[in-house]
Amino acid sequence: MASSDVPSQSSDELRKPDDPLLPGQVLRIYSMRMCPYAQRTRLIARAKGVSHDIVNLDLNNKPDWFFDLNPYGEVPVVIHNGGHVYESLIAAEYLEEAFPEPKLFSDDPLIKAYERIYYNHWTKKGIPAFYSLLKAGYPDPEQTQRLNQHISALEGFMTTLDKPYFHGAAPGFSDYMIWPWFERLPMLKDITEFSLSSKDCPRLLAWIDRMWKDPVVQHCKIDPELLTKHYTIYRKGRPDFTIGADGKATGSDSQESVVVPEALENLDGLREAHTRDRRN
Ligand SMILES: N[C@@H](CCC(=O)N[C@@H](CS)C(=O)NCC(=O)O)C(=O)O
Repeated sequence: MASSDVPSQSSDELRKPDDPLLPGQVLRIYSMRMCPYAQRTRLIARAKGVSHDIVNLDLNNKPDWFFDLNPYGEVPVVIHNGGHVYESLIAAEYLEEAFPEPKLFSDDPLIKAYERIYYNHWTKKGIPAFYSLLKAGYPDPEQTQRLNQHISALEGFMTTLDKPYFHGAAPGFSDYMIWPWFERLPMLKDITEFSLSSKDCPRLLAWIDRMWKDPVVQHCKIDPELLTKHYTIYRKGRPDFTIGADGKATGSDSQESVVVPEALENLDGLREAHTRDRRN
C-alpha cells in the first residue's frame, strides 16, 4: 500500500493496550501531539505504510497502566503483536525490522554504522544542547554556541558524505531520527532567536528544504504555531499536553509556571518530578 493511502487515526480517546485496534490497523502508538520522540516513530510507521492508531496521552494525567508499558512514563510506546516497545530509537528500529519494506537502513554495514553515528550524535549532543537553549528562553551566548557546535558536526557529516540525505539518495532512518528537532527550529527561533546561518550550514539548510518536500514529513508535520505555544509553556515547567486536541489552539498557562533550576541534559529537567511518576 502506498504510504499516502494508509489510514491512520489520531485520537484523544484513552484506548488501553488491550483495546482492539480499529479494523485494518496493525499497531498502536502512544504519543503526545507535540512530542519529537513520538514523531520519530510516527515518521517510520508512515514511511513503512503501516496503518496505525495514534493515542495521544495527557502526560500530566497518565493512567497508572501506562507505567506497565513504559516504566519511564514516556511516549512513544508502540503496541504490536501483543508486545510493547518503548524508547524512540528502539521503537523505530523495531518498526524497521518488523516491517522490512521499504528498507530505511542500508544493507551495507558500514553505511548503517555511519547513519547510527549521525543520529547518535544528534541524540547525545544535539538534543541536550537544543533543550538547554530552549530552557534559557533568550539568545544565551553559551547555549547558542553549544548548539551551533553540535549542529556544525552534522554539517561536517553531510560535507563528508556529499549526498542529499544522511541516508544517501533518499530520506532514510537517520534522516527521520534527526528531523523532528529541525522541524522545531522555527519554534526555537521564535523563543530564542536561534537560526542556522547559510554561511556555516549550507548543506543542512538544503537538507531541511528537501525534507520539507518529503510526503512522509508532510504527513507527520505539526502546526508550527502550536509548537511555539506549547514550548513557550513547556520551558517554564508545566505544559498543557492536550494542546492541539480537537482543534484546541491554546495551551493553558493557568498553572503556576516554575523555572526548573537544575542543569538540563534532557527533558527531565523541564518537568516536575511528580508528573513523571506513578501516582500510587
Ligand atoms: N528517551 C526517550 C525520551 C522520550 C520523552 O522524553 N518523551 C516525553 C514527551 S516529548 C515524555 O513522554 N515525557 C514524559 C513526561 O513529561 O511526563 C525516547 O527516546 O523515547
